[in-house]
Amino acid sequence: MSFSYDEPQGSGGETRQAADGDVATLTTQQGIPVADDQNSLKQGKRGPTLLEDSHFREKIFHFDHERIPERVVHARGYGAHGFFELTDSLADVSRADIFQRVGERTPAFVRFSTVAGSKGSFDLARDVRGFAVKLYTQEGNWDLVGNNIPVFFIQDAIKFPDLIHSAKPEPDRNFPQAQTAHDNFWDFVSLTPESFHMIMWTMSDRAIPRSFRTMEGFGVHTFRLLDAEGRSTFVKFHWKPRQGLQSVVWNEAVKINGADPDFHRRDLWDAINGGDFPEWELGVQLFDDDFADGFDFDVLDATKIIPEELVPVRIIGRLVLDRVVDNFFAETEQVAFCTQNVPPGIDFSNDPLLQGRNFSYLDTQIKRLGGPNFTHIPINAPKCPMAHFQQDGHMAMRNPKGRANYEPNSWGAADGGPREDPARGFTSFAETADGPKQRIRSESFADHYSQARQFLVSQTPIERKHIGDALVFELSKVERPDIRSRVVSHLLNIDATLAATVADGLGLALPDPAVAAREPIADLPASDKLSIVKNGPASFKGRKLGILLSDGADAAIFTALLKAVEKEAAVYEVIAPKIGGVTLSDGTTVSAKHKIDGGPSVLFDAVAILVSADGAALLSRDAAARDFVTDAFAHCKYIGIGAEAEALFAAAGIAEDLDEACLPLGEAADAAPFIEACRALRFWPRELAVDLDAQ
Ligand code: HDD
Repeated sequence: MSFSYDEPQGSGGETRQAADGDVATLTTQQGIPVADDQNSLKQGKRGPTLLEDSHFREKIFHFDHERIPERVVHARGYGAHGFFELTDSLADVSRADIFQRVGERTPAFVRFSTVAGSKGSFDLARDVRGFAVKLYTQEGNWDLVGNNIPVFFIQDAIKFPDLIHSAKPEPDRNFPQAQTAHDNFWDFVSLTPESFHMIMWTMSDRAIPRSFRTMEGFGVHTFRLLDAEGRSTFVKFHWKPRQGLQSVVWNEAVKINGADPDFHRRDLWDAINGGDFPEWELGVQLFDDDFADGFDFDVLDATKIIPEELVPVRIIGRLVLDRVVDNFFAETEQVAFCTQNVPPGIDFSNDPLLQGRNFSYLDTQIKRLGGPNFTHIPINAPKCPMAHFQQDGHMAMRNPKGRANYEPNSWGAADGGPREDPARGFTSFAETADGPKQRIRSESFADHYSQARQFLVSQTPIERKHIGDALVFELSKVERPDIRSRVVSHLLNIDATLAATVADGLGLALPDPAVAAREPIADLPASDKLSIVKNGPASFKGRKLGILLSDGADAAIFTALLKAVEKEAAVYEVIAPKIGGVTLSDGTTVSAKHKIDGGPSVLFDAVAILVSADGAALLSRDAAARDFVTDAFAHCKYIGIGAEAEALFAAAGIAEDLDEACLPLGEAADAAPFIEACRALRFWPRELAVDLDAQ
């Protein structure tokens, strides 16, 4: 056994490891060598364990203290290291050091998450995904704590506890886990009309992404950029995945959660370890007061977007994730993001959601990580020089030397410690704020439906159908008919067809439309950027083909398929009746990654069935094999079908239904065209044929 004692994890520091053959001695935390780690100290062979056994006590006590409170939201997450590289200088509008020098790289750590589920919940919940980025700039850490959806449910942070309470498991029964499909959530949002734009997004396929790698990220709020003279430009931040956008379908999500609850974290881990580093472009929407004043909506309202058609996104850099963590707890669990962490040159707007967040995050980290010194944990520590007079507290790791621990002081340059730097230091935008002290929501926040409708009309027909399906599904889990009806009353203010579809799907009479706080101000034009399908990838790169093999499968076609997969920079996994693998037609053996019931087709972007006649006959009698093909078909996947595979499709009852996305793999020459066809990811027309709701 080799054992390594690392530098603090997340520091990127050197690893001190016992050399091969030179096995380190097991010690206590105090460094005392341990002679026996198998038996506690007892009085006599069969006597009582002795309190004196300090190794035993230390080991058990440490184990008892292993857990820290999970995050109250975004508990389930997965992180990775990487870097941000500036490709276009923003020096014209911001003095932020990270935006000055094109080509310069800034270390980064990103944590993706689901919101509602607890730490041990499954990855493919229908939920918003967190997209939190920590950038270790030379002027301090910048935490851009965003989501994969550019708007939020509420406009004022004072409603956050209510929103989250309503979404989490209901307090008396403590279920359902990681889902909004229950009465409390829909009760709250239907009484909070500002949430309906976000509801359109969360009911869309954005809430069931294929991978962290295939989703966008958004800073959500309007922030400010400040130049050296203190002049302000408003900004919204966007992360755009080079991998293209991609989601799964709901029936697939439900099954993935059973087949591989770690689907998203495994995907990220595998991609990075396989050298396929995911990448996002950082884009900014820059605008001034004139635009803000003339815009139909309030730029301080986090339930609104600024369509890219109005303010184009300027790409200024790229974020690359190229290193997995050494230790999940040390890095992903202990990383502490705070929206208020912004370096000089970036500043906040008065968005009341952002202002509230700026209080909440520091507070939560102190509770979660046990004290004010969580910035001493390597993953949270800035990578630039730091000097301040904050001291002591639990677990203080970095302590100032010398006599002065206050300022002003007169100890001189050598002993007096750090000093302020008005030129270099953080400054806030000198905004004038005046008016009566009051609890009020600005009327400029009152149009709750126009952008919800804009989102809907920007979707392709299949995406619109999914929104309707999701609403019917969620509301079918709501027990109280009056809550279902209240939701539909809001949908009527967004789109009559959607409202009618949902009411029909629920068997509900159409209610009157909800009374709007303000008449929708405009029937806004569609924005192509809001659709996933319109922003998919150009290739099958980084996608996964599942190849179902049996003994005797055609070796030449298998080899051609692997070549085509490699050429596309995609990946594949073999599924076989036995985990030991199969023997192909030419006698070569291929090992399997999955036995059929452990590798259902929901885990793959496309599938190929390469079996011998005997194999097809055998698999036809196997329910898991039949599910493999019926699910792939139902989920609109591209399917490559070897010459002998037909019997399996017949046994699955879909031989007659096969369509143009079910491509022949009768000979080696078919492999490349099949993989090229897979670039489309899904053959959506099929859904209309297999879904009763669509007929
Ligand atoms: Fe939040 C965590 C994103 C509103 C309070 N939030 C958290 C995380 C993300 C977001 C990605 C996980 C960070 C990580 O990976 O550790 N939150 C958002 C976005 C919001 C938002 C995009 C709206 C635009 N959040 C929001 C409000 C409040 C909070 C209005 C409270 C007033 N959020 C928290 C928190 C969490 C958190 C309680 C829980 C764990 C943590 O902070 O570190 O402070």
